[in-house]
Amino acid sequence: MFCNTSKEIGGLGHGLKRKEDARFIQGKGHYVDDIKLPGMLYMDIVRSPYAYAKILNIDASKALEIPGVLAVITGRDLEKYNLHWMPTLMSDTQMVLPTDTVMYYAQEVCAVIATERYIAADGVAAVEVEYEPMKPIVDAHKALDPGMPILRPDKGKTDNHIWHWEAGDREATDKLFANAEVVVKEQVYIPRIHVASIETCGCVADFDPIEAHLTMYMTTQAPHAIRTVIALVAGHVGLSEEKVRVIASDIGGGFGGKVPVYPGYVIAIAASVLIGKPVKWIEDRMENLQADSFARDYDMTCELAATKDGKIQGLRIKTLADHGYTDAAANPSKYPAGMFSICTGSYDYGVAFTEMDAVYTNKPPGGVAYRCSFRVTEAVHAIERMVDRLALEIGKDSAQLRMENFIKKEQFPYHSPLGWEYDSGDYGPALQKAMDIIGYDELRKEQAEKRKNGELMGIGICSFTEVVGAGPSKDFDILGIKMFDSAEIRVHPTGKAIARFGTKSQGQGHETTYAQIIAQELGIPAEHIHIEEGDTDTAPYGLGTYASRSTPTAGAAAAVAARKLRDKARKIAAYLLEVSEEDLEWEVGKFFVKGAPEKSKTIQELVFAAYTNHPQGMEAGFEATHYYDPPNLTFPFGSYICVVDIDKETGSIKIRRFVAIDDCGTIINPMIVEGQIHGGLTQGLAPAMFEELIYDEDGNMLNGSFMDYLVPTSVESPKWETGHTITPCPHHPIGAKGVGESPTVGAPPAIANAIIDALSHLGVTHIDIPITPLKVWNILVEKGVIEAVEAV
Ligand code: MCN
Ligand code: CUN
Repeated sequence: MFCNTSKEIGGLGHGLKRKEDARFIQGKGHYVDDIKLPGMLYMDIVRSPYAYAKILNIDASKALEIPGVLAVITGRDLEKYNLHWMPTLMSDTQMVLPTDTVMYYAQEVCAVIATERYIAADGVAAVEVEYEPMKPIVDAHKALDPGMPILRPDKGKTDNHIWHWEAGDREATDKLFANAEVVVKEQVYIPRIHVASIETCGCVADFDPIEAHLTMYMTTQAPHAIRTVIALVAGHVGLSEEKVRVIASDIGGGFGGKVPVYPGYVIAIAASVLIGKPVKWIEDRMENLQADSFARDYDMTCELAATKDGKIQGLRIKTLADHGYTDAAANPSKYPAGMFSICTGSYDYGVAFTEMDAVYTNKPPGGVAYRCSFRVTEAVHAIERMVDRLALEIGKDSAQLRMENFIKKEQFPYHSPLGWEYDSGDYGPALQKAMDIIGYDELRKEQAEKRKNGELMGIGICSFTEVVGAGPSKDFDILGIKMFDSAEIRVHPTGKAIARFGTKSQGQGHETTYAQIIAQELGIPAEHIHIEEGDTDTAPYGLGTYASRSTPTAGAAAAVAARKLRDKARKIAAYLLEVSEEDLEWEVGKFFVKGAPEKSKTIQELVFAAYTNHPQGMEAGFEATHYYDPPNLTFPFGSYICVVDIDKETGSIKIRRFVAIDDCGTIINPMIVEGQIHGGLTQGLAPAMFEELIYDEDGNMLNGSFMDYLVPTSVESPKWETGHTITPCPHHPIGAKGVGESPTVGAPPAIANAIIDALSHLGVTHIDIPITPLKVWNILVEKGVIEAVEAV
């Protein structure tokens, strides 16, 4: 077959159907819970009913009497092997199982191993644990008060402070604010939320005592990093890294929640090593919601300084972060706080300062990433809320204010006051496009009319700048391992290929888009390129999929590895056609002689020659590997506009329209990008209007099930209208930026701004998300719009 157009071979920019969907839509995916191994045992976990309590006694005798219950593993058991503590991926430590004290509600207390899943559950019910409850710290604002218990004495802490982080110029910022014509200020809180992926976390730990080899099938976004962590945690009991194989097969959504190592994985490994049989552990829905994958919980004091006519001059933000009992993703110089540096947003001003303190509380481990809570979501929410707040203060249209303050196209690469170098951007056209599609000017007129009649209608904008794609390795690492990523391409003699990657798709469509990149670069049709990820025995080392980094890192590696092969193909073509390499020209799928296009060799012919008839002195075969270390992060952006109508009798909120214009540089697959944006927008709607984890004063989680943790479905979602502009990334081989998290970052402020805009003429300047009908109703009562009823 001879293909000469990018479209025929499924190259860049084509909406190729997702290769992986054939198995997904037929219910034939390979999820971890589908794995059944001979002799496999099942694990279930006893969890703490208290947020903070001494364990006085664990009596497993009744559980062990149940036929089929084989073992009950406690912290004391693990302590013998020094496996009762483990590192988190970002440099904190965490209990695997407690020996003395439980530190949060639903914490793992001990584990029951049984021959059947339900017998393990019966065993859990039969374990008797005696606790002495203590008063927990639930409110982050009180964590540093004198007299509070010290939650992490194991870390040598004398208070509950985890870290302080700051960026920018404090002195210059304070001076600017002292003299500014206009300063607006709001307390902006983003509550703790949960990724709530369809598939919960789980694993099958399969230890072979004869070979001392562990195969770990698990739900992880970062298989190689996990393999290294397992070797670090359990190297001393014989699990050295060459004897550990991590396999992440299909994953039913990760969203950041499957980056960390959770105690359940480690207990399952310990159980398999101790018993010598495979052990399966799969969380149920409530365990998942109550015990892991928690993000956000940032309380931000935000200030913006400007001139009277709306020239933004400076930003100041002070934040308190509640990271629960463990900083599950803590290392302020890197992800959790560092990425907050994007808080200066899409606007051009010289001065900013942000500082942040994180504290320990008796909540489950926090600070986990959630599409994307490496603090970009929080940062964007802060700046986009404040820009609207400024518009309200000075009486300027919020779109116009943004247009006037945007960093201009010719200013890129742009050095932000908090130290990033934005690679490329063109913000005005993206906002203008959204305004044109939604009919912005008419909407403002309609709003003015409606207000005269007491109707509540609001328009909210968010013009965000995202930052994704870690490395560069000089700035980012996980446990010291530099953040590059990798691609390995092997082309077989018949011209069909397999390519393997250090990343791991959780639903993003890598099997399709990586094939498209290679197809474009090498001319082999995408349908003939098989993509594999997630098996550490076969894939080259990589840091995994999160922070929308797959396209910026592994996608780039794919392009560079394919180009290495194209260079080899050129050499073979020159040899076969008896011309010099310079006389050859490339057209997707073939080399031909300049001026004599009939003299050509297809890529398939050249690959075959690599195995059968290659030049003397050239290595046989057609394979290449590349480890790509990006020179910079990528900075995708977008402008979203949301229109809401609020019922003035009930406070119910209807999103009338939502237009999202995204720019992620070169688009590999427009259909997949649109899918990413649809899903991400719904995940942005979630914290904007529905989701929030609520703890009572004793630290009990009050809404740890899907009955009361409100995940929006298609019923609650509006019709998302999407579009794009294309501003290529100047440092990426194919000009692409990441996109996976943009919509979740951009949607909440657009929705919040719209709702607040609908109420702003009543004197409302800010409402914390989630903005529920009840919150709005209370405001309407307070402002006298709804009369003669008491607020709830
Ligand atoms: N893409 C493209 N053109 C671009 C950029 C991306 O066609 N210019 C395609 C990519 O090739 C890939 C997809 O869009 O197929 C997402 O790419 P990218 O932005 O590089 O993000 P990652 O693949 O690294 O995915 C991570 C990102 C994150 S961090 C979260 S959180 C999230 C998200 O992706 N979790 C998801 N989207 C998700 N989608 C699903 N279905 N499930 C999750 O768990
Ligand atoms: Cu920011 S959540 Mo995603 O990085 O897996």
